[in-house]
Amino acid sequence: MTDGAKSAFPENGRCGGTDPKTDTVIADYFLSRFIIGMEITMEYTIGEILRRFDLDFTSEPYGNGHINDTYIAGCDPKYILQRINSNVFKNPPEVMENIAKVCDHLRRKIIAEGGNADRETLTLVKTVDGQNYYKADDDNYFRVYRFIENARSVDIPESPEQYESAAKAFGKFQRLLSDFPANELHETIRDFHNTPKRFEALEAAVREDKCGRAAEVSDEIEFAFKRKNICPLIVDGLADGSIPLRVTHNDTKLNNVMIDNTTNRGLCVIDLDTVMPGSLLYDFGDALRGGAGTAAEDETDLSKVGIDMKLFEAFTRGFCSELADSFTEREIELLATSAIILTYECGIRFLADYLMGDTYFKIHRPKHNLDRARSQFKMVADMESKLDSMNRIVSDVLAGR
Ligand code: ADP
Ligand code: GN1
Ligand code: MG
Repeated sequence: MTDGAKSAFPENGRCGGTDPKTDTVIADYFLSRFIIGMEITMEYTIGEILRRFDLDFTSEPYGNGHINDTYIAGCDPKYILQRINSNVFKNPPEVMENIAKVCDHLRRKIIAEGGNADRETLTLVKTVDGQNYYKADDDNYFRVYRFIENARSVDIPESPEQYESAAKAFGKFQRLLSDFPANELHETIRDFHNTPKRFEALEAAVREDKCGRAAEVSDEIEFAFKRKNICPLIVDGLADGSIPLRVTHNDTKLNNVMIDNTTNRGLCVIDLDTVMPGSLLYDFGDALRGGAGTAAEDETDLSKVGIDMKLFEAFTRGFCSELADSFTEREIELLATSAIILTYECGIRFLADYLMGDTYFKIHRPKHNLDRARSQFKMVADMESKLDSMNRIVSDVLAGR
């Protein structure tokens, strides 16, 4: 389970205090963040931000995301406060416009299908001024969601059945958005899954070698450069129309779907910052990258890293159960290969970030991005050796076997 509380103030932010006022005061601390090893403390406290949303609660850091700063706040009900990472998302108001529209659409569709929209999609909390986000004086952007109770996020599947159900949730997410007008969505990160552009960024990082790290990672660079040919497979299909443009999530990491504690099933897809027009293969491939692995994304013992074929089959079954009717021939051809492409793409992103001085992904130890890149590349190599079996599983699942 995601290790929610990582507060530097472990005695703070606990619920159940008799005096809510005292709780608030104790747990109200300054926000700080690290930029290239330097701690920057902001000039306001979390409590002050929460009050902009008419909330007066305790809070503490929460979750395992690599991008935004997430805090849990309150007791009953609870809330999620997030500082949007504006180094990654250059236009937070556009991100929030996308999210509000997507959540509205999902809410309507979930209700129409007889579901519980309060649990099956995110609910934004408005500021006292009726906005979906609060912009602080220092240009930091904050948003609040209602906390989804009696559910958890997991980094690694606890069983193939649970993973199949998470896959179904991601598939359903895309199905429910299949009639969303894609042209209304902003591109929140340009060329996010454009693998050839990601390759160019790696080439530039190697050329620049601004931290003097390239020599140390020559094996990883060689591994990446040798596979340049797989980069254009999906973008070429999008360009020639054999792969349709759909509204996709684009960050289908397992911990971006909440698992219901009672049913152990995929309940709600979260982390909607990257919902944009894209390929179904992005969501399929990216989900398998980490979720179907035999080890964590940052495992340093590479002998443990590889693809678990039972998990691959479980994910394929769950995802296809929602979407198979709409697959094109080229999408089917590339389903298994997309797991290799998206894992490779993430590996080159981690490697480029390591070379550039770790400015994009949050790291928790030196060389964390390099460890992540190495494990992604080991996963790629393992999937390459099992591609025939992966393709066979795709055919069998689609044939209903
Ligand atoms: P990041 O973009 O940094 O990955 P996420 O939006 O995925 O941030 O949030 C980080 C974690 O916070 C999630 O993995 C999940 O555990 C938790 N979380 C986010 N939103 C909610 C919510 N509405 N209810 C409960 N938990 C949430
Ligand atoms: C980031 O936000 P999070 O932690 O769910 C990243 C993904 C990567 C993933 C690797 C916006 O996902 O693209 O695949 O880390 N999100 C963004 O763990 O870059
Ligand atoms: Mg996330």
